[in-house]
Amino acid sequence: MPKSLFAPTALLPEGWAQNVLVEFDRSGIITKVHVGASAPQDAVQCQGPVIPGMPNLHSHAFQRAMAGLAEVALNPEDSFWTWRDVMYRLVGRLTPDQVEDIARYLYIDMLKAGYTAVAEFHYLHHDSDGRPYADPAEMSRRVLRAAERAGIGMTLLPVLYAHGGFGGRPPSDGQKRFIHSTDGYLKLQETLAKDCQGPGRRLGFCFHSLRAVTLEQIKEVLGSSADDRPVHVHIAEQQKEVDDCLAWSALRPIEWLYDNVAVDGRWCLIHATHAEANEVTAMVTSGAVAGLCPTTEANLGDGLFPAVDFAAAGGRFGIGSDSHVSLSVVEELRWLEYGQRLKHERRNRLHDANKHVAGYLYRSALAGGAQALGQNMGRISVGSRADLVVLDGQHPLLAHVEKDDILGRWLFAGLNRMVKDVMVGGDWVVQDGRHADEIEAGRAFAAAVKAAI
Ligand code: NGQ
Ligand code: ZN
Repeated sequence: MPKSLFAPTALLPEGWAQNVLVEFDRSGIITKVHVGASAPQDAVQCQGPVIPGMPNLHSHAFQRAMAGLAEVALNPEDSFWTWRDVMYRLVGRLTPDQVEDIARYLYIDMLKAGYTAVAEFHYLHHDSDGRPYADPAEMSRRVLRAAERAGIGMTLLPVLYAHGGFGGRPPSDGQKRFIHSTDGYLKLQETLAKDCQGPGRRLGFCFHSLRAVTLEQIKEVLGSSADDRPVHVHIAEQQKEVDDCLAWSALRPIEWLYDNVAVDGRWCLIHATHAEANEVTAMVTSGAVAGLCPTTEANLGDGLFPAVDFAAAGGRFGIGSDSHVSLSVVEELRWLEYGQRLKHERRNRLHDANKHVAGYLYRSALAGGAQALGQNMGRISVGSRADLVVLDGQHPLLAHVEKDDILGRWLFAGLNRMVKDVMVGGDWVVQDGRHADEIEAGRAFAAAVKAAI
């Protein structure tokens, strides 16, 4: 007997549909989508609109421990770089147990916000003295385990971090827990390939930034495997990074990347904040995903990505919660649009021919996020994983609206708590706004943070 659910209204790839019966198999893959069905007795009846779960394409899980605690003006020149010093102090102290407890509660909060899978950009690899753990994959396995226990999908992106600045500069003491040789990194990838084989799991390549790797390293890593695993990199987030790259190579970071590497749809360029017109064109043409993290980018004073031009040219994007100052699909998408409104002093900046801002934002971030994670998600259609969000149909703001206005209400006038139920791979992980382990996981998180901070 296949498992099934019945939705009064659902967002399908071809548009909104009424009375939708969705069936999925034991492995959580959708086997049937029947529009205009009558509600069968044995199907779960969803009490609100059903939409695909959102991929979170950028996370540094451990940073949740300090979220909201760096909002103190200790230095008149506070910047991304002074924040990074504070973040490195936390890095110096964390143990594997703490990282697992922090990540598990974080992932529960992600699920409650409507994210059903996360790309973990994982660079905290080694012990606090910079030496590898007895199991060099210890920390990677802890974040995987945290995802398993929370019930969220994960694309694990073990990060190659080798240098402290453009041109192969030596790393700083604060970076010693991150560092690999190319060989050590490729061994880690090989080890983790087995851990990332199950449903809802994927392994990807990841370069911390152009500051942290050389061109030779990028080529060697990409040449080591013929498969289509995703490739992520932080790029052009801060003006200083652009200036340093110009001083080193006479090219801007995105220009340098496209001049030297064959970037294609496997790539996710995280932030890409400081992109000029030629760089926007290169990104769009390559089919790479722009990994936008609006709340973190605002928090760190990065600048604004040229999203209007990028979207108008057909660029692909997804969203990430990155430093986790916010865990909210609503806030990421809302601030993506609001940033552009503030910049252009106009309304309704990001949309397609359908003109609906929230609909465009949500659909684009589903597709871009699924591409960036290399996962079979983001669509309620046969063959996709049953990763679904049920919005609160009883909420007065959602009571008498339909189609993309549902998303307009949620994303521009609603809150996280409009997310009622969440399913990952055919299993309900959030019901009536709650995760079964949230209290116990919250206690473990608090204890880990107390010990670490
Ligand atoms: C990170 N985070 O690696 O955690 C970075 C900051 C860096 C964000 N950019 C450090 N949000 O880029 O060197
Ligand atoms: Zn990041």
